[in-house]
Amino acid sequence: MKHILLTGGAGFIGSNYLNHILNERDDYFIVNLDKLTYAGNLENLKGIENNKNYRFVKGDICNRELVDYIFQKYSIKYVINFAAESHVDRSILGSEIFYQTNVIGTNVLLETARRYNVEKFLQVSTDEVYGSLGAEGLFTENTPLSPNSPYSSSKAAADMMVNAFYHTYGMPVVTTRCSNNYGPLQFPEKLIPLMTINAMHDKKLPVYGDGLNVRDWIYVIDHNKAINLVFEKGRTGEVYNIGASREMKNIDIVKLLLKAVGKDESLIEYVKDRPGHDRRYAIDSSKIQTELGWKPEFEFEQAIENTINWYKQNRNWWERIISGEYVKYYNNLYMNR
Ligand code: NAD
Ligand code: TDX
Repeated sequence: MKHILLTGGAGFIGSNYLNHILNERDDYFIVNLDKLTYAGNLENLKGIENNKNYRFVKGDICNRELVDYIFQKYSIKYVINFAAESHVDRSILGSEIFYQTNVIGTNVLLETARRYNVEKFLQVSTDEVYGSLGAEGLFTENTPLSPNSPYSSSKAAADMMVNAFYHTYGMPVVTTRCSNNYGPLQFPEKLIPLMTINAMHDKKLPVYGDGLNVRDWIYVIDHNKAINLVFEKGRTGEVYNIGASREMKNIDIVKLLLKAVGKDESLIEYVKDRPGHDRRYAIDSSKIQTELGWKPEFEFEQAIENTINWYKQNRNWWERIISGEYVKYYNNLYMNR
């Protein structure tokens, strides 16, 4: 039995991971440590809450005593660190919590993992640590880190710390860097759910700048399968890029979503650009493909349709979210644009 501490499992990617993996593996015992910030939602985990190989602990990865207690109580030997403040716009509104959770929190996990001699520490990172690309080229694992937002700089700091623990202490770490995810259970602050839900409500779709920024999209299940492969077989000390080679201009995504929801393009509203807005991300994932035999399984057209249908069929899930604190956040961010 592998005793795993998984952090941030009530968020978008972590909950998709848990829902999938606990049905697939009976040799994983997983403790999910999640602070339940605005982005964490236990509703996402209804299907597995009674699984005998699963425990939930509400708490902060920055809490040393709690993290130590979990390692001891559950004989933790593996860590998968999903927990983070994850939204770029929020990091621009206020950066402190990003450095607290993403940097200090990762340090607490690493220090505790070191004391308990973990057998593997997987850091879930992002392609945003590489900065921004021009019209040509792809991020490889050798692209120098050059983060531009408070969010991405906090993730890059964590990546460097993970690397330092490998070099200094020989800790068995591995890092994944993935491109933009989409799929069910994504918090509606992110581009795809935000635009889908606004369109359903006949609300304006706020496209930043000229709408020509490019993101490289991957279905969340493909990301999670890659994470699991790296967790099982990734070489210690290595970084693995994950991406499905599906570059899209923001405006094209927005038009596609409008069509799928049956709404008119007149809902599009170009608004003031995001400060420091990275122009283009694009991932070279040939390392994980050749070394570990991973490849994306989902076609973009089919997976985006699944995603839109999920939002159409799960209004209860997002209506509860957008009726609370989210209204304040939304008005604060978008009123001045
Ligand atoms: P999310 O915001 O949906 O979820 C984050 C989860 O972490 C939430 O459940 C939240 O409650 C929890 N959390 C936050 N602070 C915490 C703390 N201090 N202690 C314990 N739990 C805490 O994020 P996501 O989109 O699921 O992203 C998960 C990870 O994947 C992050 O590390 C992110 O940087 C990375 N990533 C995301 C994407 C993407 O497109 N969403 C792409 C690449 C990498
Ligand atoms: O209202 C919007 N209008 C708009 O034009 C929003 C929310 C976004 N955008 C643009 C900004 C980006 O170019 O859409 C693109 C995607 O934006 P986000 O969904 O905020 O994602 P991004 O900033 O690219 O970061 C995401 O991918 C990498 C995740 O939020 C990160 O957690 C991950 O690391």
